[in-house]
Amino acid sequence: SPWQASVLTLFPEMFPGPLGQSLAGRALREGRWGLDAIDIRGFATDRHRSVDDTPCGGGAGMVLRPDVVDAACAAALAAGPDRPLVVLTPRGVPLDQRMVRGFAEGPGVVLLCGRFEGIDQRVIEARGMLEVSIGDYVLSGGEPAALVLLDACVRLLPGVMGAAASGEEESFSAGLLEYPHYTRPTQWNGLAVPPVLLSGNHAEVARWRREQAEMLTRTRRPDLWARHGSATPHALDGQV
Ligand code: 6GU
Repeated sequence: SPWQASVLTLFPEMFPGPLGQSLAGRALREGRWGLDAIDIRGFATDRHRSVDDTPCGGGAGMVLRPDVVDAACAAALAAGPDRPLVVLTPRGVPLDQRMVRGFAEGPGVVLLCGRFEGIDQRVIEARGMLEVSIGDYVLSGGEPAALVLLDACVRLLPGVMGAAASGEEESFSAGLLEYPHYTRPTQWNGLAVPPVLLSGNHAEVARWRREQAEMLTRTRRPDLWARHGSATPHALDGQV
């Protein structure tokens, strides 16, 4: 039984979307993971097929009904009950590579895509859902965030990435931003490839890349640098 993603959404036609292409799409066709998009509206019970209602206490927008969401969750979990239930919402805990690794190592995920003003809090708590955000900006719905989360997980599954990149030897695995890359031609538009990269000195290349990664992390992501970078000893530290 491959890694299984179930997505609960009012817009099932948004899936697989970009995940049907490239690396993730090939892996999907090869059966290395599975994806089922479940239409939340299919679990409405009244003759108007309503999935939402006005917020208690007043205010703008609509809120997804707990009974409808709960029935959709039950249907998703029937096909793989041991998967975490994740709600995509801008008020969630920030998604990071550690969380992605955890999801990828498990049996799969059930992703609930929020729309409107939100989802009734009772079903979030009753189902023990984990609320996750992909960053500090607001999307009109959770679907693009679900695609982002799935892409990040799928590339870590066994056999999805080539042998070349193990998926985890780059940005964030070491707690640093990635160093800059160059290829031929060695001169382009009057711009040279940094000579150290053409020197053939593998130790010097490794040192240069580490210095570049550290400088980028310090200047662009002082938050990451405080958590990881400064705590990571350099290979040559502690000598002499
Ligand atoms: Cl997960 N959902 C929505 N709607 N907006 C977001 C988000 C999620 N993460 C950041 N912004």
